[in-house]
Amino acid sequence: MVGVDTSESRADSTRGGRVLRVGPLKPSLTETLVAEYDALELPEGDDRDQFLDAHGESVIAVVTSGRTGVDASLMARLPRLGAVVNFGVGYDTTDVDAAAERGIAVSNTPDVLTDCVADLAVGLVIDTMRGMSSAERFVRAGRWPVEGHPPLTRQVTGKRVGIIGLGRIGSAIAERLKGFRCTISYHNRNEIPGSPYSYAAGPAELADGVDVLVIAASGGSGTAHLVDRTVLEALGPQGYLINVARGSVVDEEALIELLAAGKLAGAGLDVFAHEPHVPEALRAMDNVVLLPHVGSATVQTRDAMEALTLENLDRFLADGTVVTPVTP
Ligand code: 8YV
Repeated sequence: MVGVDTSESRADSTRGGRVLRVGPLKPSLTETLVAEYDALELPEGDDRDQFLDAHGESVIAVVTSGRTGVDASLMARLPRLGAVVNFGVGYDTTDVDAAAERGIAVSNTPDVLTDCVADLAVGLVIDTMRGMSSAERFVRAGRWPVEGHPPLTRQVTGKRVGIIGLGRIGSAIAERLKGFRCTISYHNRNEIPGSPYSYAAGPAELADGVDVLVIAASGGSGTAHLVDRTVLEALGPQGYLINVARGSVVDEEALIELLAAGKLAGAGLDVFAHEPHVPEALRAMDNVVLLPHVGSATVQTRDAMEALTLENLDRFLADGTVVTPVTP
């Protein structure tokens, strides 16, 4: 119904059921939800219980983002909830098992952000291996005229790259790195029949045979610390780790220890275990590139994510289904 002129307001179309905003959202999405759907906002802190006592019964749809999500305890306070509409492809903050048990639809925003996240992953590979951010800091600090050239870095072209999670984003990263004549291998829960890339049965086997390990797997309990100390040790002192997925996939403490001990060459990270907190130890290292979770953060992609979020909400309000459902 986005872009369709309806005489009935969208709030009316919910037949008394309300839309609830959970967590911070893109400002223009918030504006639309308030103006056109009369959406409620879940308060933080002490007011929350009182709010849920007063409004929990009326909520039929939640709009949230991967940053916040809807856990089982919030779901339990929303007895008429029919849909969790998630802004973002990752939905690890929403309890999809609890949703499935109650027949609550969960949607995400796949495809529209694939290119931007893949672009950023390749940017991180190049920046980390070529030391671009570090060299830029070197210039800004006025060190060039004093110290001459910074240390030499590593060539990207032709390197062996292992991708954990060869889904939409992982495949788009592989496609781009083929342009750098990289040899691509991957690890997934299951081997992909017909894939042009070689399959490794486990993350350590994958890490053992590559120069760069790129994480593009989804977050959640199934992948928590999938890249643990053993995997990082297998990547080795010449190896680079790139993560554009979720911080939870990596044992961050082990990563820091191995980087500090020179047992890894470097890391490019867009995601962290406890965002927005980035450990001081990482911030002090010059061989890591640290980004504030900006994989999808372009005007075009965020607009497309917003449009798909509203399409999902509209579809749910119209017929009880969603356009891009996720399954546990
Ligand atoms: C967003 C993301 O920053 O889509 C995802 O899973 O991690 C990012 O695109 C995030 O979801 C917005 O909250």
